[in-house]
Amino acid sequence: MKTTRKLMAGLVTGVLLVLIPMSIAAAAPLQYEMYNGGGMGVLYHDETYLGGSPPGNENLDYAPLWGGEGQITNIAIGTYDPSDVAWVGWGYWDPFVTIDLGAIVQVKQVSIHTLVNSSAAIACYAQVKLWFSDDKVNWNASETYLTTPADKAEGAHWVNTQQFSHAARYVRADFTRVGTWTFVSEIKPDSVAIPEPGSLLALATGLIGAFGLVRRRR
Ligand SMILES: [Ca+2]
Ligand SMILES: [Ca+2]
Repeated sequence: MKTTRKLMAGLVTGVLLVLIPMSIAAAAPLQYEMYNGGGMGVLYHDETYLGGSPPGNENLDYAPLWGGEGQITNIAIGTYDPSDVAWVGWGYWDPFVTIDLGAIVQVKQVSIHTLVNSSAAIACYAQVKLWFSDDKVNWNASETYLTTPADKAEGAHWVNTQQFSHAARYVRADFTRVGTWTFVSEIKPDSVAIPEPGSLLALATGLIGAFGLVRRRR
């Protein structure tokens, strides 16, 4: 019994040692690219967007914003108030956002923080089509999420796509709008790191070592 417990403890420790760095490796997005929000002058831009070469203009309607980060991945989310600076809003425009996750990871779902404010003509998009790529050139897979009545309900809330599993470094979200305005304050791809052959080898070696130690002590 004692030996079995030791072996189990060794197994659990080994698995944890691999899983902890894996969850850290599934890190926050490195950068994203999109056309800036716009349609009503100074409101609804991605005012904090930084990066890119040449730098995009974060204060210009529909300006290309490439190679940096801003409000779409800064964790802050918008309130029901459309003038909340956290929102990026596109008027008469079907936005897309391509997120670089920094490494090829297993993408499981995408969550999009969205505003529905009917008195301000802001509606939930009809659908979001997700594309997956390792190199931003070849898009290997796609998933289409049709928004539900709950997604279209009045308020500021998360729209969570269906679950799937695609290995990708880049995730592109193409929105098909309904009505005049589409408002998004955050896009969060949920992913897990793909274990490298080296870490699997380390796990196997560790487990064999632990097993050998237990056997010797018997
Ligand atoms: Ca945000
Ligand atoms: Ca904004």
